[in-house]
Amino acid sequence: MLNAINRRQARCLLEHDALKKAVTSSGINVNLLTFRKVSSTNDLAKRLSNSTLEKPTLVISEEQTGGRGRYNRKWISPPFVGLWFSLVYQINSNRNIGLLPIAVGVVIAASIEENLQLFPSLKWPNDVLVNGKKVSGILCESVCAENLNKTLIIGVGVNLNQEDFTGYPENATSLYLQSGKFTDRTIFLVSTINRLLCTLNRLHQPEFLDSIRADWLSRAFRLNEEIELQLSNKSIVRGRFKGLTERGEIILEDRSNRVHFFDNGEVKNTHF
Ligand code: BT5
Repeated sequence: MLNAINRRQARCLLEHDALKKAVTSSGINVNLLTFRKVSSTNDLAKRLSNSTLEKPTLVISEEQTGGRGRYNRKWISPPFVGLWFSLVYQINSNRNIGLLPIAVGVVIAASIEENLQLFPSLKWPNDVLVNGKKVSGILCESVCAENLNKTLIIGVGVNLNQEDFTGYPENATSLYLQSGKFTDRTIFLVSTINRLLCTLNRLHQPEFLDSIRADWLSRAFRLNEEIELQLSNKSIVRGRFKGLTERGEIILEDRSNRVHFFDNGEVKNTHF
C-alpha cells in the first residue's frame, strides 16, 4: 500500500475524531485515547492497567516530553513527525509473553514493508532498523493484577516524517529519509494496530509462535555473524549469533562451540 503524501499533509495534527473514524471504519475494536502532549504514553497506559478494560486501549500522543526506552533511556518524541503510542492489552497470565517484543518487532517491520516497500531488519531484542539505522523502538511492560490477569503495555515509537536529525543519536533515522516519501501517520497507525491485534490474539498458539520466530530470524540483524552483546550489567559477551530460543532469548556460540542463552542486554553495532 503506497501512501505517499506531501510535506504539508505530513505535518497535520493527529486529531482524535479523524483517528477514531479511521480506526472504526477498519473494524478495529479498541478504546482510543488521544493526547496533544504527555510525558510518556507507557506511563499513562500503566495507570489505566489498574482497571479492568472491556477491550484493548490505545493511548497515543502527538508529543512526549518524557518518552522512554529500556533502562529508562530517553526516547526523543517531537510533535507532527512520528508515532508514539502504547497499547494496553489484558490477557490471562498463563499465556507465553516471552516472545512479545520479538512479535511486536515483526509487526512493525511488516507494516513498514507494506506501507513503504522498505525491508527492515530487527536487532535483538527490540530495534527496528532500515539500512542499519534505527527507525523504531519497542518497550513492552507488564503489570499483574490480583486476579492473576496480566496487562501488557506495548509501547512503540516510529520515526516517520523527520527530515532533520539534529539532536538525535547518530544511528537514528526516519522512514522519510530512507524512502524519500512522507507517510500518512493515520494510515500507518491503523495498519500497524490491525496487525498488532491479530498477532496478540494468536500469541497462545505454539505454531504461530514458531512462525513469528522464523519471521524474526529472516530479518535478524547480523545472524550467524560474530557479535558483541552488551548485558544489562554492562558486561560484554562475544559469540556467533545462532538464533532465538522459544522464550525469545538470544543464542550465542562461543569459540569452543558451546552454546549460551541470554535474556537481557542488546546486540551492539560493532564490526570485527
Ligand atoms: C527503545 O528503547 O528503543 C524503546 C523505545 C520505545 C518508545 C515508545 S514511544 C511510545 C511509548 N512511550 C514511551 O515512553 N516509550 C514507548 P531502547 O532500546 O532503550 O533505546 C533507547 C535509545 O534509542 C536511546 O538511548 C537513544 O540512543 C535512541 N533513541 C532515542 N530516541 C530515538 C528516536 N526517536 N529514534 C531513534 N533512536 C532513538
